Amino acid sequence: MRIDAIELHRVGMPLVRPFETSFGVQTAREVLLIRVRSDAGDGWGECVAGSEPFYSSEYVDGAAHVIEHYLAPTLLHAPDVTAASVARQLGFVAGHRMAKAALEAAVLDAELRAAGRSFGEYFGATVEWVGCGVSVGIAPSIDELLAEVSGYVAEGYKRIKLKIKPGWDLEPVARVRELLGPDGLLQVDANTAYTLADAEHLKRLDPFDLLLIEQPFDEEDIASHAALAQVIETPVCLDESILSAAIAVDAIERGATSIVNIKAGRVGGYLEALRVHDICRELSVPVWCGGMLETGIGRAANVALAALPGFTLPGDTSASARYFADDLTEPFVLGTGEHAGQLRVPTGPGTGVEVDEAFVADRALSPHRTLRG
Ligand code: SMG
Ligand code: MG
Repeated sequence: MRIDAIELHRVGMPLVRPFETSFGVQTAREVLLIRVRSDAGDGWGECVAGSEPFYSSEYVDGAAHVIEHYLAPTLLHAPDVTAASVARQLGFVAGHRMAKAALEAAVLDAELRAAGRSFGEYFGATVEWVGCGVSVGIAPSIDELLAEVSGYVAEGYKRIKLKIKPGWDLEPVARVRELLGPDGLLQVDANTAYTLADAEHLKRLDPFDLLLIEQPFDEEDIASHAALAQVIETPVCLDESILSAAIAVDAIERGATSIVNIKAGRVGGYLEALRVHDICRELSVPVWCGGMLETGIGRAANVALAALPGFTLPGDTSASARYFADDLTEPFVLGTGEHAGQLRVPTGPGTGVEVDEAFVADRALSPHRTLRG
């Protein structure tokens, strides 16, 4: 396709409750949306960068800047763009994977809408519904944590993930394990809050039979994760460290991760996410779909990705209502009966969801920018 224009929209999405991680408290998401307008039609992509560079070095203002000054001009001047060509065309820019991923997703949405194909079909989805977990932030007290977890269990979520940090780990995990009983699926995520000096402390999580511990150490520190995996029973799972399929293979081979969290934004796009999935499957390493508090646009694509056969653990693919009172597409709602705790994989063309443009305009944090060739 030829891309005629690329629009940058910034939307403020208040959260239904504050979300606290080891790196801070978030009360709203500042979402950067990309719309590509092409001769084949339009497509939307969601950038998962946060307002501030705390989860990763990427952040919304940085992503918008690199898109406006480097990435978008390249695509606007290219004679032909396909989702499969985007990563190569943008490869001259180092890093900025979340920005690149948003553009690639928008191009893919346009391409698949034009072809009448869904993300799920294109990815190779093998199921119509995916099992969902929920990520639970650090709470003001244990009682509030237990009340929040009980609510999610009642809603049907199949797995609980607790955010942990030094001072908020053994006690909340013990109490939530007690609440869930021995069969409840439970895991923890430290978002890099520990160092290898904490290995003996983290070993004290072993009796709680966790599915995994996610990213205890620095993004760059593969070696310490491998060392930890030698001394604890709980499987180690990398999130922030996994920036590509090649890094995933390296981390697996070094024994630093025995389960992989896949986030398309973090690896530079859904096509690289597919490669991470494929190689992990070849290596018999289970994967699950991470989340970045996406609106319906990103959530739709994540749910389609999570429908691939290697995604054998419930993902952070929660219902829209977990984060937002109103979504900017039709909301994702957990199923009932045999589909309790599951989300249905959209089957319509592209992401399969419709963006409520009036809503996007209404919640705009600034006038949208339109870039042309
Ligand atoms: O979308 O449910 C979601 C968020 C899941 O915990 C979640 N994401 O490290 O995995 C992670 C975090 C990153 C975002 S924290 C602002
Ligand atoms: Mg994580």
